[in-house]
Amino acid sequence: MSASLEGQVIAAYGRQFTVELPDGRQIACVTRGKKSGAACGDRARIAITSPDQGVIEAIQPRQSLLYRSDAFREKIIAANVTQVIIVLAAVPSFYEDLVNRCLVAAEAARIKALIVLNKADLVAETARAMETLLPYRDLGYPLLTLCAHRDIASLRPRLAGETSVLVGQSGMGKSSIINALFPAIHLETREISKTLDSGKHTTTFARLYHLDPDSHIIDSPGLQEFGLHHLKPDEIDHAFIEFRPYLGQCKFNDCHHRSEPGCAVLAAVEAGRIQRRRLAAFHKLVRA
Ligand SMILES: Nc1nc2c(ncn2[C@@H]2O[C@H](COP(=O)(O)OP(=O)(O)OP(=O)(O)O)[C@@H](O)[C@H]2O)c(=O)[nH]1
Ligand SMILES: [Mg+2]
Ligand SMILES: [Zn+2]
Repeated sequence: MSASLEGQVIAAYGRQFTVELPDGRQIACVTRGKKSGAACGDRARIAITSPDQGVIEAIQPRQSLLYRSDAFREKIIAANVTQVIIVLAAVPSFYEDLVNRCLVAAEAARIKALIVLNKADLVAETARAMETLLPYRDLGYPLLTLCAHRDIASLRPRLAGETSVLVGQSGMGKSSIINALFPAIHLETREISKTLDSGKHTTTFARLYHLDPDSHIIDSPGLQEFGLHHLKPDEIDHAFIEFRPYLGQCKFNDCHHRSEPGCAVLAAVEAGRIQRRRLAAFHKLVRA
């Protein structure tokens, strides 16, 4: 008989996990059976099989679950987070489409979102990127510029009391933010590729770090795409927060907000209350 203990999954490498016990011990765990199931941030019940190894027996009910999906499978990013931090930078350039997808995934999972524009030391490029992002601040999403290399003080108050997950394309500086927050940790970060205008997928697994007993932050691998196959069209339109006041007010119940007569969303676009770019992003998402 092995002892059954409860801990927190602080790292997820495919089907291998590190579970941290309340006394600080870190146990290398696998899951039972075929299901890989667990995610960084999960609370898990484990059976110890040797002093530093164990098996995950059960995952406790989750407060939240952030995930993406393609046509074939779901890819869990993190569990029990209270905040998604979308990390962007002007260099390499970011896809606005991915910003919208991250926001939709966060809204659908009922997790608050924060947009961080890192590499503010690249002044001219950052100013241009900021123009793209200001409309998101107008929607109500907090938007912060940051320079992980110099000073991350402005981020700290946003992390207090939260379990945050850093998400974004490769090369934006997610791991650099962790390094700045934890001077003792030296995570690998890597030069971006100027020719390809992209990062090099340096971080390969999600890992949780403790800022204090109530505040935690998860670094995650860079995303190339953020599939939302798990969401139905009516979940997607509710995830566009500025659409909400108009949903249910279209003439047709199954309105796609394209060209239907009596569409309340299109009327709001005409009246300047919904940005055309966001309507286009919505149409792109429901079609994909
Ligand atoms: N100029 C500038 N470069 C930065 C800043 N923060 C990070 N970088 C650089 O951006 C590159 C990528 O940083 P990473 O922290 O590895 O990026 P990441 O988002 O973790 O990338 P993946 O792990 O591949 O997803 C590195 O060369 C960093 O030194 C910053 O504030 N200013
Ligand atoms: Mg990284
Ligand atoms: Zn409509």
